[in-house]
Amino acid sequence: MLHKTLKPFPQDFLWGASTSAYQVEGASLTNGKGPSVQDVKTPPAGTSGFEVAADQYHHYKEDVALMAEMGFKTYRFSISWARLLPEGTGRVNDEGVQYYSDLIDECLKYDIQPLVTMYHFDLPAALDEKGGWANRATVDAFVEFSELMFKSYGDRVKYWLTINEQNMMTLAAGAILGIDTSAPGATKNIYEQNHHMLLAQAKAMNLCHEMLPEAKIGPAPNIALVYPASCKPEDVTAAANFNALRNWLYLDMAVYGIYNNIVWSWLEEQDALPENILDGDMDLMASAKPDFIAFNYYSTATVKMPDEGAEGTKGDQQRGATLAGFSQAVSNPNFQKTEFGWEIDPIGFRNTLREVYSRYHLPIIITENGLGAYDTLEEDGAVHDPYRIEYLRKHIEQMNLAISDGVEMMGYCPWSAVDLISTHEGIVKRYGFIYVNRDEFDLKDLKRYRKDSFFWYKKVIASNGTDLA
Ligand code: BGP
Repeated sequence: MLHKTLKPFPQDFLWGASTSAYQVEGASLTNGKGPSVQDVKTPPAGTSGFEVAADQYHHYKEDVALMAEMGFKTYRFSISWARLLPEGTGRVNDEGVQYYSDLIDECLKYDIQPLVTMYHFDLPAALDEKGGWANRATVDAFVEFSELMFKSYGDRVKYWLTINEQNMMTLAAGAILGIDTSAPGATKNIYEQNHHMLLAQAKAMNLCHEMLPEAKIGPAPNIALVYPASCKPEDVTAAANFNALRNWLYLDMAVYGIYNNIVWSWLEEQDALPENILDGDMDLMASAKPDFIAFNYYSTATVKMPDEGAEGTKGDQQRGATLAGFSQAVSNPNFQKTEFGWEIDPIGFRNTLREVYSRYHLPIIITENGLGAYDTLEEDGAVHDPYRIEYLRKHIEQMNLAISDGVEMMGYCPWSAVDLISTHEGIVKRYGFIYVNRDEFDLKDLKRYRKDSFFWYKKVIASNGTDLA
């Protein structure tokens, strides 16, 4: 649809950027923090662990001052569960509680609204040892952790996000939840863990509304439209299948408290229906209502219907697996790719925003979007990253078109505010507006430098999204 005039970004639009605790903070096993699953796993070969990361724990004042210089209206960060509750439940680490209190105050000093992710891939290792999300007691532990956060920070934090990318944890359960996906009964196990996370989210949303009536809370999955590889009706069915499994399962549950029917029948067919749905669970899910939808967007996916009789392949269901009779990922020839092989699809961003809004009619905030690249720090302290500016510009343009299509947008937080350690490709895969001077294994001086994208984003924010040049 062409627009003669674009609708402006709302006046109170929350421009900002994101990080997550284990990827940015450092101090991973000090200052009273317990280990999380991220701290006890072996990092992929050639990549650094998370002991120091970008050392935001010791640089938060400087980092927040730089965000303020860019004009941030919000900063999305996550709270490390094991920093507050070193064993995941029970004993509280006061020093950890104080750290986030100080970080929140530092943001508010500059009128930057904290946007807090409650759980971002870093389950306390102590809970993991007791079965992790397979154990229903983890749901109670999450509620205890939520209550502690609401009590400690609810007087200052207006915006809360429940669980980061629960759908990616489920789809890539081998890599993120550490589940042996080739074990018999693995799919049932994964979707039982998924049910517990959905329950934890619903309880946290209800508790938030009860304890903090003024606050707003929402889910934060990774949502991206799935395209059919062709206009063959079979491929359209495959795309609908994978859209349901990748996207709608999570939002249908968060917003309506119902299991998506396509996913449900897929699970049923494989004898993998979650058996841990207890009396009262579904009523609880239906009672919990998000105030907005947050989602991360990097790129769309494309699928075809697998050939008849094709066997399913195990593995990462997001990228590459074939689900027999359901969907098969294919690469889309219409896109350029990042240096790290991720497809770039800004128009898919508009399409995804439109689809999510038409389905759920809730305001949307983007909690991640960005480009990972090898950046170079020049002798004079500059970092020239035109590729990142181009990526962000194209996505912001498409977001403006989506607003003009009638999508209600609350904010935009690209990944990431400062350079940090990627999930599995190290610090050399940089996303930040702020360069952090360290290499994979040489920590150097961790000094901060403003990239070209820093100055560009500052202009974007100052003009409320009208100056993208
Ligand atoms: C999202 C995660 C982030 C982040 C980002 C980039 O899935 O929520 O934690 O890291 O992707 O991914 P990567 O670090 O693998 O490049």
